[in-house]
Amino acid sequence: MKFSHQTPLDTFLNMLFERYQEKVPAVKKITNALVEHGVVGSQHEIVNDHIAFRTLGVPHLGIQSFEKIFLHHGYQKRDYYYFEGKKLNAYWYAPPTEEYPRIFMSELVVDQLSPEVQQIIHQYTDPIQADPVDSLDLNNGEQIGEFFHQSLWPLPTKADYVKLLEESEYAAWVIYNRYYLNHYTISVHALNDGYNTLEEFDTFVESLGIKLNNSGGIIKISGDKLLKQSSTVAEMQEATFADGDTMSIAGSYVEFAERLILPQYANLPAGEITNAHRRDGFETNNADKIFESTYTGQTKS
Ligand code: OOG
Ligand code: NI
Repeated sequence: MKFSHQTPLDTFLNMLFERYQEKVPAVKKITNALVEHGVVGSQHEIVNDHIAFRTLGVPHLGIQSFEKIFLHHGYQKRDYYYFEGKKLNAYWYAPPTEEYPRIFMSELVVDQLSPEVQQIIHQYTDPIQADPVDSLDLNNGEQIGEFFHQSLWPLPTKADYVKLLEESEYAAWVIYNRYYLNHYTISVHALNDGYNTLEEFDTFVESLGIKLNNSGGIIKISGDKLLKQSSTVAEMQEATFADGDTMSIAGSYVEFAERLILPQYANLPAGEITNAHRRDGFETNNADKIFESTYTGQTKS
């Protein structure tokens, strides 16, 4: 994805994506192979279905803080999702125009964790005494781009990271990876024949030697059968902790989504189909499994 209207939104989305594709090798591996096979001319032609962020649900952070950035730039808050086992809240946000990706934003419900883990998280976040988004100039795309990549809390120690990992893999991911782009999502239905079903696309990705998340099966299918999703297993990155200790931990990943045509539009000619005719939104049971793309059960197997 690359946006070129030079609006603040374009600027910070491009900055997020730039870092993401530098750090997540699967992005370029997949893009280069799509170009080599003549499926797309360049990365910019790939349609980005959505991007995702993770946050901590503590005072001054969490969704209520983070979403201000996107609401300011014309995103609209849509459905709420709750993940009981993982102790997460999430919302999705519809973009200001079709060319921009949807946003999937989640937060850890910190006060449902054990006192010990809550105490570790608060040790890092309690010094934040005001909403950091409130001190940003939301019309300055450069400043927002830097905000996503800066650290709002100190680097964790390895001992704290491991303690979090044992109880909430999501907590451990956020404490180290903060507001980095968690994944971007290739709209598979927008590709050419031969690549535009998730079955075909997954086969293509696996042929590149990339491992897919198999929690609940490789293809996650919504109850109405109209939203199909798959994702890569996050690659491991060598992390250096506050005490200088190192450990291999999960970074970000890539997702693929196929949004099928809604039954009432089944007879429309292919050339007339737009996003408005396809399944929108997300699906709790699919998302629940996609989160596990950064979880040890996937990264270690
Ligand atoms: C988000 C997982 C859910 C989707 O499309 O349902 C998701 C995450 O891993 O933070 O991306
Ligand atoms: Ni996703």
